Amino acid sequence: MKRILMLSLLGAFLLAPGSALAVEGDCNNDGQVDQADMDTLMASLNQPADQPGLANCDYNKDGGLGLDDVGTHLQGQPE
Ligand SMILES: [Ca+2]
Ligand SMILES: [Ca+2]
Repeated sequence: MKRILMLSLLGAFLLAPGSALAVEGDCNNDGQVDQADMDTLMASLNQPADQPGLANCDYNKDGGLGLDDVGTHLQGQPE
């Protein structure tokens, strides 16, 4: 029963229109990926990625923000 509830919640989350879905690379959680996210990422280096926005930039999912995350972020950025 509990499992079904969890799956329902997950489904609702994934299908939510407009959406609270995390945008990868959106470090400041404003829905766009731009230079401000890079600034936020640099300002948050070596800190835990325990906030909604910062978690979007924890590319390697190790729970913190590091240079490896910056590298991945740069690769995803247009010139
Ligand atoms: Ca952003
Ligand atoms: Ca990381």
